[in-house]
Order: sequence, then C-alpha cells, then structure tokens
Amino acid sequence: NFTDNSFWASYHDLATLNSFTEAMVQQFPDLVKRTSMGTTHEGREVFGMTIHGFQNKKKSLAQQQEDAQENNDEVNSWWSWLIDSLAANRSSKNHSKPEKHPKEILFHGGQHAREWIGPAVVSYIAKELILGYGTNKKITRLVDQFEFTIVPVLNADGYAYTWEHNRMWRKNREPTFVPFCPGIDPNRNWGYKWNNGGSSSNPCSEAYQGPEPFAAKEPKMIADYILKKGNVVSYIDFHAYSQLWMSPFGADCTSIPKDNEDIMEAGMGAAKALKDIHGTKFAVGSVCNIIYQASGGSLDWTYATGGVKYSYAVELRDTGRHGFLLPEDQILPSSEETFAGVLHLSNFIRKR
Ligand code: ING
Ligand code: ZN
Repeated sequence: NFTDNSFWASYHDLATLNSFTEAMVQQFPDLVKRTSMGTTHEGREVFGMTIHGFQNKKKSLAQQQEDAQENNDEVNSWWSWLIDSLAANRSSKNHSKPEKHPKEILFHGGQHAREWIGPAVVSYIAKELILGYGTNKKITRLVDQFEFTIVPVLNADGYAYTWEHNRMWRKNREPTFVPFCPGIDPNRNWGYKWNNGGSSSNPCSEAYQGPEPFAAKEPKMIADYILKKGNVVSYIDFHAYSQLWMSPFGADCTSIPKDNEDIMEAGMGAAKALKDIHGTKFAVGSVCNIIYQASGGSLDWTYATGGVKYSYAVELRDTGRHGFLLPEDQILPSSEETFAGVLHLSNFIRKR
C-alpha cells in the first residue's frame, strides 16, 4: 500500500519508486500528473509527479455525462442543483482558488546514487501533499496556490547501480575517456561557473566534472525543464548527509546572491520548522562556506541562470554515524521533519 506510512519503513529500488509515482497518478488523477523529465544515458525514463489543486478545473467528461443523466429527472435535477450549490459554497470556504498560472516548486532526490534517504524523503513529501489536499487546510492552500513537481530519483542509472552492483556508487553511469572509470558527477556538471574549483577533471574521481558543462543528462534535463517552464520559484536538491540547509553559492565563497536576505530568512525558518518535529538540528549557510567549495553544482545554476530565487541544496540525516547507510528506522522521522521544513519554505514564499 503506497499511501501507508509503512512504505517508509524501508528503502525501495527504482522499479518500486516508479510504481509509487504511477500509483499516485492512478489513484488521484485530478490532483497528480506524471511528468517525464527525460531519459538517462542507459535509457531509463526519469519520472516526476506534478501536484496541483483542481478546484477550478472543468468537470471531467465522465462527470458531465453523469450529471446529464441525473438531469433527465426534473425533480431530481432541482434537488441536485440545491445540493451542488450548498456543496460548492461549503468547499469554497475551505479551499482557496487555484492559480491559473501557478508558480512552481521543484525538488528531487537521488542526484547522487548512494544517498538513498533523498528519494525516500521526497516521495514521502509527495504523499503528504497528495493526502493532505482537501483534508488539511494549510496543505490545501499551498497545493491550490503552487504547482509542486517532485522527482524522486534524478540519477536513475546510478541508483539502479547501487541496488544491483555497488551500494557506494555516487556518480551517473556515462562512459568517460578512461574505460575503467565511468561516471560523471552530475552535481559538478551544471553550467554555472563550471570547473571553477572543488571539482575534478579526472574521470576516476568521485567529483568528476565531465568534459563540458551539461554533458551529463541529469543536470541537463532539469535545467531544460526550468528554462522551458519559466515559472519555478523554488528548487531543492536533496542529498545526504550532514544536516545542512544550504544556499548559493558553491563555486566560490565570496559571491553573495542579491536575494540573500530572503533566501537566508526562508532557509532559517525551514530549519527551525524542521527542528520543531524531532529536535534534529540543521545548520544554514552557503554551500562554499558551510561544507566546501564545489563548482558546477545544481543550486548555483538554478539561482544564477535558471532564475529560481529560492534555490537550495539540503543535506539530510545524519551527521556521520551511519552516513549514507542511514538505518531504515530513520526514514520516517527524517521524512516528517523535512516535510515540515518544505511546508514552511512554501508558505514563506506564498506570503511574499
Ligand atoms: N554533497 C553535495 C556535493 O555534491 C553540494 C554538496 C550541493 C555541492 C550542492 C554543490 C552544490 O558534494 C553531497 N553529499 O553530495
Ligand atoms: Zn550528494
């Protein structure tokens, strides 16, 4: 059962996570659409869920036919008009109007293959937004206001490889000029200040930047998506581990985003909301200042070139005791607290 919390009692392989996405679309067709982000080097399709409120949408054809049938009975139609009006009136109190041209909040897990907590947390957030729509006031308001696009596993080839061959694989699986050292680090291959330090030109390195910016399919498909949509106001790239809520930039430690005050205020609010759930502490700061210099990273490009004001990279649990091998009994608490952080961030943006 994909909507039960027991699904987050263990990690799941790529096929199961894709089935989760498919099940959400099938079970909640008015609310959830499947979005194909693109295809990996090994030919896997990268799936996302786009979640957006449907209050204003035209009735489905099936619903229209059903209504027409009812209207054959004149007396019945009078009563159904009355009941419909009452229902519409009641629900308009609970639901804010969905935006015609909604702003979009985009996030993904699994840019790095071995960081399994990312896909788990991100799929949980999707589930909470979906089940909370129409039952939880705050969530309903956010889902009516924003389009949420959630991609559980960006680096699908790498993720499959960690399940089938090597649990500690990080990069994608594209061949390089060294036959026995495949894989570009997708998070050193984005096109803003690429090869500016904190990345490697050696294909055998875990931080191999690739032969040129956007040579790797994973960053390219997300960048293309952001440019094509043009409505993305927030982006989060989920990693593990270290418990950090990070802002731009990674490429150098001296540039400061022009929106830094808002970015930091929202990030610190998110970290506080997160801590309120289970007491877990997340530090907030720029990638370069809080962990290390890393150029060609996701959030630098989404902010500086993609125009996404609230761009973050989040390092999930823990602080190193288990590292990438985070025990399964921490999936649910980690998901719950991260969801609170994301809700806070979304609400912050909504109120701006
Ligand atoms: N950390 C990230 C990494 O790619 C990061 C940190 C995020 C760097 C965003 C640059 C941009 O090294 C992990 N654990 O992968
Ligand atoms: Zn990572």
